Amino acid sequence: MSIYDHIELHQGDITRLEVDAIVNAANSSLLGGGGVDGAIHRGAGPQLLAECRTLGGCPTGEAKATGGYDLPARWVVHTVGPIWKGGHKNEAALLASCYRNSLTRAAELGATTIAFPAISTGVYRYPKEDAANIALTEIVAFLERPSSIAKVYLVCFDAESLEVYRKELASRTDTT
Ligand code: AR6
Repeated sequence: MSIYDHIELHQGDITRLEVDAIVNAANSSLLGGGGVDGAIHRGAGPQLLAECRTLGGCPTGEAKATGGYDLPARWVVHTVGPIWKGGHKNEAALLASCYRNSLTRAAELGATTIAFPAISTGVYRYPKEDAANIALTEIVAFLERPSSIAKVYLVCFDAESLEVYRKELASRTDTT
């Protein structure tokens, strides 16, 4: 059994997944937006925004959990990815901390399954390959320690993003 058996790629809409927690690639207001954030708020219904209003926003790199309301997921973990500014504004460390903190929040709730979108790779323009590398490094490091998390889904809307993850996973599993 490899640590990679706990990681699964999935193409589709993250809001449809029946998992304990889905992660939202939010902005620091936590009051909604476009992309996956908009889809999650539409799927969860207005009660999600009402709970988000009580949270007082979220700094980049951190994560805060809410209920999932009308979503199949029980919880939404909202994290704020860095806006890509060329790579010298601490973007890599901030993106890594998004994955780490989201997993930590989900594990605190006792989640066993969690699904991530490709944080920061849409509107925030983080290069997909680098983002996939960071995502996998942090997820593997987290899974290597004991926690409630048994399965991590990496969810991509488009085939191109899925292929990026597939290559990144293959480059790792070929050598283990
Ligand atoms: N399911 C899975 N993945 C999705 C979905 C979905 N329903 N919708 C989009 N994606 P983005 P960011 C993918 O732009 O770059 C928002 O306005 C998308 O193809 O949603 O972190 C927030 O409020 C891409 O690969 O998030 C912020 O202001 C990935 O999700 C800002 O965008 C992330 O794209 C955050 O930008």
